[in-house]
Parts: sequence; C-alpha cells; structure tokens
Amino acid sequence: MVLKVYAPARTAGAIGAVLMTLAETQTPFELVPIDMSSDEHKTAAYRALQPFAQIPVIVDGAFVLHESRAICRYLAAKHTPSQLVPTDPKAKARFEQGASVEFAAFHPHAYTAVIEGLAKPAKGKPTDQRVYAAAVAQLAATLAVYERILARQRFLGGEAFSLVDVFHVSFGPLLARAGCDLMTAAGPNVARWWGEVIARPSWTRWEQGVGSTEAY
Ligand SMILES: N[C@@H](CCC(=O)N[C@@H](CS)C(=O)NCC(=O)O)C(=O)O
Repeated sequence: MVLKVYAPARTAGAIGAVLMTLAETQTPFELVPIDMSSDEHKTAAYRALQPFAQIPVIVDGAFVLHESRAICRYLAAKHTPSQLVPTDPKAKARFEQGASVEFAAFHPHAYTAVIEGLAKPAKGKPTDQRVYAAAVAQLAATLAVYERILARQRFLGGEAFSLVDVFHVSFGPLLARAGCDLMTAAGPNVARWWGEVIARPSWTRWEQGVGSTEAY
C-alpha cells in the first residue's frame, strides 16, 4: 500500500522538509489534499490523525505519524539509513547538535517572521512590527553563528548533506517573501550553503506543486 501524505498541494511550511525527504529517499506517495482555507485540518476526522490539528501527517499502512521532523527521520531510517542521518557515533552527535540548533535557534524565529511578515498580511491582518523585528533580529543572530560554522564545514550537520539541512527548507524559502532575505544576505557561507541545498533536485522538483501521486 502506497504511503499517504496529508497536506496542501504546495511546498510552503512544514510540508517542505517532508517533501524533500520523500524525494531524497525516492519514496512514492499519494497526496491526500487538505484544504486549510476551509479549516479541514481542524475537523474531527483530521484530528483523529493529528491531535494538534496541524499539517502534515503520513499514513504508512496502519502506521500514522505526525511532526515533520519525526516523519523525515522515519523516512530516512526506512529507506536510506546511512545517507540522511549519519551512523558513526561522532558524526551522529554532530548531526544531533545541528538538529537541536535548527529546532531551538532557527525555526522559532523563522516561523514568527513568516507568520508576521507573510501569513498575516496575506489574510489581511496587520503585522505586529515589534514581534516581527524581534524575530528577524534573533534570526540574524543565529545566522551569524551559522556563517562561522559554515566557514569550516560544507553542511550544517557536518561535511555531508543531511536532514539538518532538509529541516531548513520548511520555512527558509519563505523568508524572502516575508521581507527578510537573510538566507542570502546573512553572509557568503550561509548563501553558499543555502544555494546548494535549494538547488537539489529533491527540492526543485516541487516548484510547480505536488501531484496526486508521485513516483521517481
Ligand atoms: N510541529 C509541527 C508543526 C507543523 C506546522 O507548523 N504546521 C502548520 C502549517 S506549516 C499548520 O498546520 N498550521 C495550522 C495551524 O496551526 O492551525 C510539525 O513540524 O509537523
């Protein structure tokens, strides 16, 4: 039975990392489109799969899993354990270090900047400029550290491309549209790294959206 992905047929937001991992692991899937504009993700049927009423969810046979990072780790473990998550203890520790930094020091600020600078205006709501400015400043501080890390290693989880890099494609690509193009402006090493990540075919293949079924 083909794996099902419950999400809107577009790349924006937490589905981004899942889509990139599906392509990196060459996992065929069927998209079950969720219409967030009509709050389909808040229905009882959807909450039965995702109790926090958020996108995305996967259903693999009888196995239901939410949380984009957990989904990516599951797909990587199932299909390519040695490529997207290192297995050597020290390389794995470096990977976990990068994954923790993404979750604690990148995502919260990128998410807030995107909500305030892009999602709210798109819904006709005013941006809270104080919240937006604070998020952008904190994101800039994180990316200043990334700039130093990426001066000595090719990717954020180490020398090899990994899920740590993948996790950034959920909200990183939305920052320019939210009015803060920090992924290219933060410094030459961040720009070099980010350019390499978003040029991968596993990301560019979703530029035109997601089909109802995907094979490779
Ligand atoms: N921790 C969740 C967060 C997912 C998330 O932020 N989903 C957003 C879309 S990008 C969502 O469902 N927003 C609607 C809502 O919270 O009502 C994950 O990583 O899967």
